[in-house]
Amino acid sequence: MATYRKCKKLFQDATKVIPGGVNSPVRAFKAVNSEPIFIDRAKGAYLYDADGNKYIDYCLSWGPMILGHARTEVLTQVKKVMAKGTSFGIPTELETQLAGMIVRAIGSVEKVRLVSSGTEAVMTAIRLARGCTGRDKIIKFIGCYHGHVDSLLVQAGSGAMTLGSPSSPGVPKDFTKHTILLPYNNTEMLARAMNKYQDRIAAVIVEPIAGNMGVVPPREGFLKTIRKLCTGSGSVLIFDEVITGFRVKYGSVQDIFGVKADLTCLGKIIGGGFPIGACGGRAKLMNKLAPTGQVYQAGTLSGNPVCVAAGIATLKLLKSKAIYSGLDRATGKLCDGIGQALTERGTEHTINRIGSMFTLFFNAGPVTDYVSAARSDTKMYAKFHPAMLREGVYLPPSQFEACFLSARHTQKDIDRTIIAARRAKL
Ligand code: KE4
Repeated sequence: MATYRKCKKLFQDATKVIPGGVNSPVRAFKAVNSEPIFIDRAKGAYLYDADGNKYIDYCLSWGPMILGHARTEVLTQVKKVMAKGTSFGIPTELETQLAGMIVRAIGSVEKVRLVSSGTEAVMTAIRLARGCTGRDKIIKFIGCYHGHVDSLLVQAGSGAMTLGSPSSPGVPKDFTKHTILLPYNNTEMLARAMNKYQDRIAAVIVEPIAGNMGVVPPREGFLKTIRKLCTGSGSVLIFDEVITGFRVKYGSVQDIFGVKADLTCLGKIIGGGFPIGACGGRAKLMNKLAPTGQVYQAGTLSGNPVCVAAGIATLKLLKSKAIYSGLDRATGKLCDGIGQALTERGTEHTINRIGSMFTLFFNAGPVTDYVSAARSDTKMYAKFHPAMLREGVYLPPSQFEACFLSARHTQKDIDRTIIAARRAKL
C-alpha cells in the first residue's frame, strides 16, 4: 500500500514559504481534493515520488516530455552546451538553429521570436496583432486557456476553470473590456461577433485543438470559418499551439486542418522540458517587433542557449524517429482499453482524443465546448484521480486538462493502466 509520509511533510514545508505550496495553482491537487505528491526523479514514462512510489506518467509536465523524462540524447546535448556557459544575453547560433527548425516545420511561420513561456508567446502575439492592425478587440473562446496574461484571463480553461474563478481578481475591468468571449465550435456566434465588431477586431486567438477544458477537437469547418472571417475583416488569426505544437505531428496542426494561422504560439515540447515559448508568423508581421519594428517585447532569458539546446535535441529526435504514428496507435489502444474498463463498470464517460493527447471525461458526452465539458462529474474525477494514483498511474490532477503519451510508454504500461482503471476504487 503506497504511503505518502515524506510527500506530506514536503508539502507542509512548502506551504510555509510558497503560496499553496506550489508554483502553479493546478499542481495543488485542489480539484481532486488531495495533497500533491512531491517528485524526487523521473525517467522515461515514470515518475518516482519522495516516498519512492512509482507512477506511469500521463501528464508529462503538462505536455513537454513527449520523448519521455530525462531522455539521454537531450541531456547529453544540454550538458555539452551548459559546459560552455548558461546565459549570455547575447545572441548565439543555437537560437538561429531552433528558429530555423520551427520555420522549416511550420509553413505559415517565416520568422520566430523565442521567449521563456507560453504566456509570453501569447502576450507577444496579442500585442503584435494590436500593433499591426491598430485595433484593440480580441476574440477568445470560452474554456481556452492562453496563459495568465491579464486580458485573456477571462473564462479561461485549465486552472482558471478548475478553480472555478472565471475571471481572476487583480485584473482591472479595463484590461478585459476589449476581450470578446465566444463559445468554442460555434461558427454562427463567431460570424455574428465578427459582423458586429467588423474592423475593430485585432485578432482571434484559438487553441486549434482545445486542451484546457479537457481535449475538445474543432468541429468540421470551425477553424476554416475563423480563417475566412479573419481574412475578410483584416483581423490576425492566432493559433495557440503551446500544447499542440509538435504534439500531434512534427510541426503544427495547421497542416491537418488545412488552415494557415497568421501568428502561431508555441511552448512546452519545443523546449524539451526547459522554460521556453515562441511566437512565429509571416515576416511582414514579425518584422513589426522591436528592434526592426515598433512593437516592443523583450526577455532576459529569451532564447537561452541551454533551453534552446534541449529544444533542438528534442525536435531532431521527433523528426528523425517517426514517433507520431506509434504514439497515435498506443494512445488509441489505451483509450479503447480505459473506455472498455469503465463501460464494464457501468461508469458514464466519454473520451476525446487526437493523436497522443486525450481526456477521459466523466460525462455522457459529447463534449464539444465549455458548457458540455463543465457538465462532467468532477466529484467522480476527484475519486478516480487518487484511486489511479494508488494504482501507480499519474493523471493530470484536474478533469479539465489533457493527458499525454510519450515515446517511452510501453504496451506493458498501457495494459497496467487499463487494469488500474478496472480496479480503481470509485
Ligand atoms: P505557460 O506560460 O504555462 O508556459 O503556457 C501558458 C499556456 C498557453 N497556451 C496554452 C494552450 C496552454 O495550455 C498553456 C499552459 N498550459 C497549462 C496546462 N494546461 C500549464 C500548466 C500550469 O498552468 O501549471
